[in-house]
Amino acid sequence: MVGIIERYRHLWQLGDVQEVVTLGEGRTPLIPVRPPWPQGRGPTVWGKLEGCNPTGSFKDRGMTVAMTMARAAGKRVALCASTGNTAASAAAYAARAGMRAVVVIPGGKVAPGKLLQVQAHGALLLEVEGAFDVALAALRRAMESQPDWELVNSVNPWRILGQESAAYEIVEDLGRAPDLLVIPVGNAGNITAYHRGFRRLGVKPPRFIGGQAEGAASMVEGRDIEHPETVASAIRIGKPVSRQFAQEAVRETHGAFVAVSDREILEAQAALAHQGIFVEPASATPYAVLGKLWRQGELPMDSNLVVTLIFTGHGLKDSDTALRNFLPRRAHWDGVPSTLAALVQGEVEHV
Ligand code: AN7
Repeated sequence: MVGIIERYRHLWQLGDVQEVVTLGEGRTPLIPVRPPWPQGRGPTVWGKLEGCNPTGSFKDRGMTVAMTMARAAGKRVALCASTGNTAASAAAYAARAGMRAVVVIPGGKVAPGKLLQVQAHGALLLEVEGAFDVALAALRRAMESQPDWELVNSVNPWRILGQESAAYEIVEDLGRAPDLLVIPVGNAGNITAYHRGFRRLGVKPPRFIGGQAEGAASMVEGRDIEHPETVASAIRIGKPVSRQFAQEAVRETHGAFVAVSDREILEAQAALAHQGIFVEPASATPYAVLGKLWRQGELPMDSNLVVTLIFTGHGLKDSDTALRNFLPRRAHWDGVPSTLAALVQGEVEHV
């Protein structure tokens, strides 16, 4: 089966829509993660690699449904405001659907890989002054009375519905819901989707821990942030549209919102990269949050507990930040075998 619509539409009400717009999203790996505490104790930690989706982020799960329904309704243009990943996904799925895409981004603040994707798929890129929230508000005003246009931000209910599928997959893989689920929160659509996903299956949902960057900690602080700032540009969002649903998810499951510093986020990105998992800074937030909870003694060190971290986007998306976070390790080799042997021996001893 190709894509989440084919696999899960029996749970949804999509009507008799026949032509599905898909790039084969979903079925992302859930792999063991070396925890940020000394190994051999505490909960088991799993990471869901959402960067393995077709455009490298979880956005594709919602975009396949939003674009399928938009095309079926005769819409011709898909529009979104975005910190980058929604834009990349909208561009790809619109291209697939034979529709036009127009993406509005905060000028100068979107990672290069995401801009490249928008360009590759032929979408129109519009830059506005100000953060994501300004872009979305302006776009929503401009959308009024445009019958051929479809807004594919997470205010589009099909987006959230599609993103529920990640929760279904976790339950399939684990045989139950995890005890704790740690997820980055920007506009708060994805945490809402996971919560609905577990509820739709009728399983006991995990405790939801929403991770945010200190400079954009709207949920942690319980207020809008006028000028959000963080190295994790994907979650540089100050006025989460789904604030109320995210609050419900956390309140109902006795979870929490936790903020981490940019430094902690970059350290988490490095710790993950050094175990082979390359995620963008926003997606390293759950690992940073887990480390912080453990250091503060707020995480039960119970080996029966299962924690799932949601790694929302691929590390290749934000090469600029990664190139600053990871120093190159290079040496000159003169082509002589004995020199190479010495270099390799050095590597074996390198810790
Ligand atoms: C990698 O692309 O908002 O809390 O416009 O790209 O559902 O907003 C991206 C968000 C987490 C936060 N991780 O999810 C956009 C956009 C990554 C992201 C989030 C985003 P939400």
